[in-house]
Amino acid sequence: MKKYIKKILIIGNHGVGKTSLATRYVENKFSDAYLTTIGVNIMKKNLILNDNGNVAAVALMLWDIEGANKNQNIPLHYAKGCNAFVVVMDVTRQETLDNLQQHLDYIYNFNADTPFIVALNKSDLPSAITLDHAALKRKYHNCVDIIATSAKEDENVERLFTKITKSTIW
Ligand SMILES: Nc1nc2c(ncn2[C@@H]2O[C@H](COP(=O)(O)OP(=O)(O)OP(=O)(O)O)[C@@H](O)[C@H]2O)c(=O)[nH]1
Ligand SMILES: [Mg+2]
Repeated sequence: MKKYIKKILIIGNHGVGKTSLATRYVENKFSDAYLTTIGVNIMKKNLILNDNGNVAAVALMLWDIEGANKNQNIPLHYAKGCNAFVVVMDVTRQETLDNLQQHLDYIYNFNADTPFIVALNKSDLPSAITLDHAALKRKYHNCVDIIATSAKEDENVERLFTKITKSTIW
């Protein structure tokens, strides 16, 4: 079995659920309390991936970065050696989507070919945003998918991280 080490950065505005998605995926836990991340929190998970008869063992490093609202910049060196990105939006707050371009620019400035996946998080709550999925995929060849997730109700969290990790291998 082939073995890989992969680094994935989780980016997005404050409070969109970056830490909650990573914690749900790695520890299968969720808390309603909001403890903002300062700097970066690194979580690790070992996984076995299957794809059409191919099998891979992945040591995944999830870099859960502090939020960046409008005009706040995340240091580019956090992305050093990064294989993929998860960009998280909060479907209850339009401003988190208004800021999508800023997060995509961050990826572009790092490397325009690095794959990313968009999580439309808090899908357990009523959505207040509209996003043209097809237009985003047309504009960015490195957009792997756009997935509605809920860290709270454990909806699509595994699918989100599995899909973006697979895109770094096959
Ligand atoms: N209803 C609901 N609440 C969520 C979900 N995910 C996160 N939350 C809540 O949203 C708040 C912020 O979640 P965090 O995971 O801390 O957000 P973050 O993006 O890491 O925030 P920063 O570290 O400040 O950038 C917390 O109160 C969470 O409980 C979800 O899927 N559904
Ligand atoms: Mg956080």
